[in-house]
Amino acid sequence: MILYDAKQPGPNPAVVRLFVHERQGLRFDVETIDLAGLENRKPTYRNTVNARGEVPALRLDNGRIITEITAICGYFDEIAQGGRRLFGNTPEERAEIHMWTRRAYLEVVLPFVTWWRGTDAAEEAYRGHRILMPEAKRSHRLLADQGLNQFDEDLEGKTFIAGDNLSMADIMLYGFIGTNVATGEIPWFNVPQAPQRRRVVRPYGGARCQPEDDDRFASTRRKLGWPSMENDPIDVTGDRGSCQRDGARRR
Ligand SMILES: N[C@@H](CCC(=O)N[C@@H](CS)C(=O)NCC(=O)O)C(=O)O
Repeated sequence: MILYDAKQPGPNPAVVRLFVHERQGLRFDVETIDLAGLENRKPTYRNTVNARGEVPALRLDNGRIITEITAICGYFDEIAQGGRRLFGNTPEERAEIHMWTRRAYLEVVLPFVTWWRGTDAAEEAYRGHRILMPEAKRSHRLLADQGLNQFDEDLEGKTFIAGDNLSMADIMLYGFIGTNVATGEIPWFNVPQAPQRRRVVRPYGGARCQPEDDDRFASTRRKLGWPSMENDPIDVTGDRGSCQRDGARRR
């Protein structure tokens, strides 16, 4: 099994990395794709991995390709040996986790991504390989803000977004936000001074965290330095033993 991951800290690959670390019990090879060099837009990648030119993608041992982060994480959840399920154990838990994951995606991630795709940085990164909407920046920033405010309310009295444990819903939200906070891509998210959204910004506190704040991703942060994800962050050989990538090739 090969995960096509990104050399640069993109939020979609970051979500899958975060999932792998939290889920544990997964073993696969990694091929690092150079987004800045547009390797993902070259015919080799588009013809043999993902016609949409996106990462991440997962090649199964039988050659089948799985793309889309929720599909990849869902597959990993099914096949992991050991660890704890992050999509829930019962039909009810699964429904709730899917519900919150979808909300996180629609209400925060999608508007944020649309906002980012209106920036000069996006224009420079994509170099004509995506249709960008600079005119939609303002409305999508407002939509993302609205979504974050809603999530902040939703988190009142809760540690995790769905149920009593960390789940795919937390990973969806914080994988995206964390990467973009780390790379400085959301100047308006205003992490250290965001008293208006204390619950939703909790996991980014790190050294800045107030003593009462929890750290939902402590183990991953220890391993990855997350949310600072620049340096070769996908080493899933965990100190908890079951999450291994022994013999993995990095190409
Ligand atoms: N819908 C895809 C989105 C994947 C995506 O947009 N990945 C970004 C990296 S964060 C990418 O490949 N960007 C390069 C490009 O589109 O040229 C998923 O859920 O995995």
